[in-house]
Amino acid sequence: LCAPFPPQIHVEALEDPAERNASLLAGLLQPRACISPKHLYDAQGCTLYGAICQLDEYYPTRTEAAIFARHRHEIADLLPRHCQWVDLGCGDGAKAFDWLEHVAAARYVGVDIAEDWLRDTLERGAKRFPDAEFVGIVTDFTRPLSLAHVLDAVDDYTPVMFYPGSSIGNFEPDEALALLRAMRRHLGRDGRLLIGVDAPKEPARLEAAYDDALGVTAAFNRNVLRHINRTLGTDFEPAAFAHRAVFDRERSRIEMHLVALYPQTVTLGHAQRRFEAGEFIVTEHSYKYAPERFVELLSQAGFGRIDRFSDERGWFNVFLAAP
Ligand code: AVI
Repeated sequence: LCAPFPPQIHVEALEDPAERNASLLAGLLQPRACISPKHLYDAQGCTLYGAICQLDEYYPTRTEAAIFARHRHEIADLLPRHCQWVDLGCGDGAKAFDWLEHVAAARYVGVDIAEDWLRDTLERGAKRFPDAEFVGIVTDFTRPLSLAHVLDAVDDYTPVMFYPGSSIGNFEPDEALALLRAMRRHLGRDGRLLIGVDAPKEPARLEAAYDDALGVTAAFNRNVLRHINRTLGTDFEPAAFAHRAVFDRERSRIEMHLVALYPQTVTLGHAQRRFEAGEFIVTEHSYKYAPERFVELLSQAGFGRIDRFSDERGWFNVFLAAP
């Protein structure tokens, strides 16, 4: 097989900037102000998120990696032969490339919103795995997932969708269900979904993971204000907001907030918004799913056979789901 080089990249219709700015503004003007978590990931935000994944307090990355390492062969044996590895939100591709060492994937499809990073990931992957074809899709996961034109272009490779890191937890449960359904639709009869999902645990442990001693998560959270100042022309003062992470037991989610330290008025384009001291902006929800609850969600999304792999403490679960 002679892989095309440089790798092909398909750019899907991304959110129109005017539409994106309008929905950002609308969120900021609501009585309970919010910013969609997707705005956390500009270049600086991606670097800070990379640093979060190395923190002592942020257990998900390490725990998932240990589950993968421990069950690698068992999981690989359950995957279809001649697969195409669909790396959803691929970032630097590191987690997927560890799998490609063990799985007979003839094709890697990296899916991410950041085109430059994606190009870099594909080029590194193509050098490391010269026998596989490398393809990229630039898309935004908050829009309906449509990858069929790329996945169906080769009919003898069965898709394995890979969605690690508990990113599914950053969607509201109804959105998560819609995304799982869309994944299921892309799998055909024999495809598989390999997904990592964080579990509920003591609030102190969860809150420490989202409010670390070094203040990296605080910087990640405040950076969203720098990002939107640049894209929206607002005049937020990041240092005027405190980072807060609280676990809502009832909803089983971490909520990340930016809390106004003192009364202030922010200019939002033609509008203004006053924040009283203590008033806050919601910047992210991170849902934690008990294994039974996530199995239920997968079943609702149309998955039949579901295998689960966990760590000794039951902190994190990896599911392998088949239609
Ligand atoms: C990307 N996502 C799964 C992370 C999470 O744990 O919800 C984002 C994050 N936010 C703060 N720390 C990490």
